[in-house]
Amino acid sequence: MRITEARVVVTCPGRNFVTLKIVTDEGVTGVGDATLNGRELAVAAYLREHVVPALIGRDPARIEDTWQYLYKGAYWRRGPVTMTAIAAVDTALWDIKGKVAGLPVYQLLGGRSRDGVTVYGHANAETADGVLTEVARYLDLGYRAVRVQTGVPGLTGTYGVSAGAAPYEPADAAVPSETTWSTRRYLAHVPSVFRRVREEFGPHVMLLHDVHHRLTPIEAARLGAALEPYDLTWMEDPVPAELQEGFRLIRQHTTTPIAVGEILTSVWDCHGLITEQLIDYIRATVVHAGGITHLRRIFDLAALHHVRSGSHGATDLSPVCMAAALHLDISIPNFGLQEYMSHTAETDAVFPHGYHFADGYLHPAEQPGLGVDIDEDLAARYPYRPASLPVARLEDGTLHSW
Ligand code: CS2
Ligand code: MG
Repeated sequence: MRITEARVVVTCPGRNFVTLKIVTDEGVTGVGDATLNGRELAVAAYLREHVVPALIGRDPARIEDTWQYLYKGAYWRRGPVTMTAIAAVDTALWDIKGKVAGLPVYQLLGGRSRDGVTVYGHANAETADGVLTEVARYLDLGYRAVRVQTGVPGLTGTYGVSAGAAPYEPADAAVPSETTWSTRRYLAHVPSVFRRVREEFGPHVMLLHDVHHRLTPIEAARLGAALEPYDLTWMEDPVPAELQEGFRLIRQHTTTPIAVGEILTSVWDCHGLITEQLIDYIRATVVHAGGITHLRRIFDLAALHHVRSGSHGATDLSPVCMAAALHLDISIPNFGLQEYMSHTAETDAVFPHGYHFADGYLHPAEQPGLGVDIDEDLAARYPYRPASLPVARLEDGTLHSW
């Protein structure tokens, strides 16, 4: 079997997605997500200009060799654009391998290690009262784990909290919008929100919180300690993750578990965090960390060091990424949690998929391959719309660290 064509499809059914579709001479096709929020066209060009020409004529069965060829052959290693492009190829090749074998991809990864993939939903609201209503709504839907985010009194607009009833979408303007941030106001507010959520819903629901990289290590240590009475499942991205050593300080001061990794793109970005056991959950994803092949390598390293997976799954990761993530999640021994936010109806129609939610779990599709595809005719009806993630400034106008 040979690769005869690879198409890069850019579409915006409510938000932008980039998808690679690999076609073979025997008619078997595979899809891979290549979406890098706010930098979509950089990956599309990387694929079209530099990767697709090198794929034509290759044997699609050689997944590991193709991964090494694209990673080592580029000379310029790692980074989100490169690793997202490699991920798209890798994911599509696993899809093809599953179809050729007549098996869902998780069977090729060793089969099921669990019955379902526990997911967490997002309870977002401007106020604490509003967030209690949202947590109740997720529990009614069957969720066992809920991420809790609120606005911060005194600040207008908080990252990760939707405005009104609008769907969650942080990439809100062609040129980055600007928000204001105050660590003092934030730290004074968050523990009181979790106190109310625990009082209302009791000890059993798993609660999570995303700090979105906004604190220094000593501030994060203080927040972690302040949240200990409310027994969080994790505190996510407490500090920017470039400096892995920064996590040592947080660890010395709090037993609140730590999750990191949605912007990390390779094992080299997190090996210190994992091998020193500075984190509890690694949140790297199929789409941004080199595909199924490389993410499995990260998860295997994590398994040796008592670190569990907790993959990113916000709306900017397409159903193709979610499908691939579920095959890994269901098969690895050290799965922790999977983030899940449902996509718009338009997105679900562009990416027909076989995974489904039931009783707090996602279940991968049982059909051969990943169990997801792209409807290219429908995709063509939604042209690309530039959209960027916002930046945050302190109250005096300083651009904030994250
Ligand atoms: C967030 C995301 O889901 C999360 O954990 O951090 O909203 C993230 O900021 C976006 O996916 C960025 O593209
Ligand atoms: Mg996050």
